[in-house]
Amino acid sequence: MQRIAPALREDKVPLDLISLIKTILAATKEISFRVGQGQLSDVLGSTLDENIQGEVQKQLDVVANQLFKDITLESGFVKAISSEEEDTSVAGNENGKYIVSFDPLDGSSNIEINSLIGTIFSIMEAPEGMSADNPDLFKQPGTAQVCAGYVLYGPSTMLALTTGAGTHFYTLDKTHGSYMLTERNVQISPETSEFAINMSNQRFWQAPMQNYINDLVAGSDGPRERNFNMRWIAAMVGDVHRVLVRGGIFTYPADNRNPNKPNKLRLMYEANPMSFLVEQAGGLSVTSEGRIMEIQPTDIHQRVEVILGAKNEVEKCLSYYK
Ligand code: AFP
Repeated sequence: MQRIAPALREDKVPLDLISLIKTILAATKEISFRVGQGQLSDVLGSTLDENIQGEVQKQLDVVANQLFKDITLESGFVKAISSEEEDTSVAGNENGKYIVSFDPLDGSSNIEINSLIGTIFSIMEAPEGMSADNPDLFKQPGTAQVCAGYVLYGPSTMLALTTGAGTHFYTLDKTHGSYMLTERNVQISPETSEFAINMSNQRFWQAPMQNYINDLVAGSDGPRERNFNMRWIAAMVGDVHRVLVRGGIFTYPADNRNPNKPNKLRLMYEANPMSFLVEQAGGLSVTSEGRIMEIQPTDIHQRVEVILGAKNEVEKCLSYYK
């Protein structure tokens, strides 16, 4: 079994990017340890402050954010970071080549029920001529990503990573502290009979999504003439991991629950990195209007509609919008 550095060298990843990825993974090993300690590490429960998204932070979010931020900024490779837990970007080394966006603990409502959570990250090169404290560094489309990944803190700690040469899975060997390559070139089957959506929002979706999901639920009695299964983990890392492992379609569509917030998922540190991983595994990742990775960001915390997974099923879903 291969360790991560030789596997990345085989994919012709530049040495400084390999060093940055190893730095990020050092942070995730520490987060994995703390997550595994659960209530023993005395960090579960909510702090009283609210983060920029208006959601109550869990203490483990704060700890994970601090760890990820400190370790990446101290590495010297990073010009700036942006995080779900930071109001704006944070400057690092003025000469750093890379910028990193991350969600330190995605699915944080799962923390207190000891269920799936994970860290999502996206790496781009810093554009020339902008200072480290300029948040505009991050206003690049997802196609500019040079690396994306997530670490899933489940029964085992797993990394899904892409540098544009396929999507690979690694598993953390906790006895030696190393991520080992356990599956190269993961592929999402174009066909599926499984979907993931928060059904409790059904009455708030736009008509095309309502019609599409109605047809899936109608199963063998409806126009699709076969049954579909449904799963929802309430942590995008868990749902996307399932799609990468056994296929499926995952969507968080636009809805009209709150006119000021038609979408839930964040572009820079949820949708873009997951899109890169899914596309590299042969899947599609879109909004009802086009490819997610081609969206020109206007804000580091902007939210976006997400429809991703099995190619033929995503295309089927989009056909309801035409
Ligand atoms: P948190 O990280 O704030 O818990 O949100 C998780 C998430 O952004 C994403 O990971 C899930 O897919 C989605 O929210 C779950 O949303 P619901 O609350 O509608 O289940």
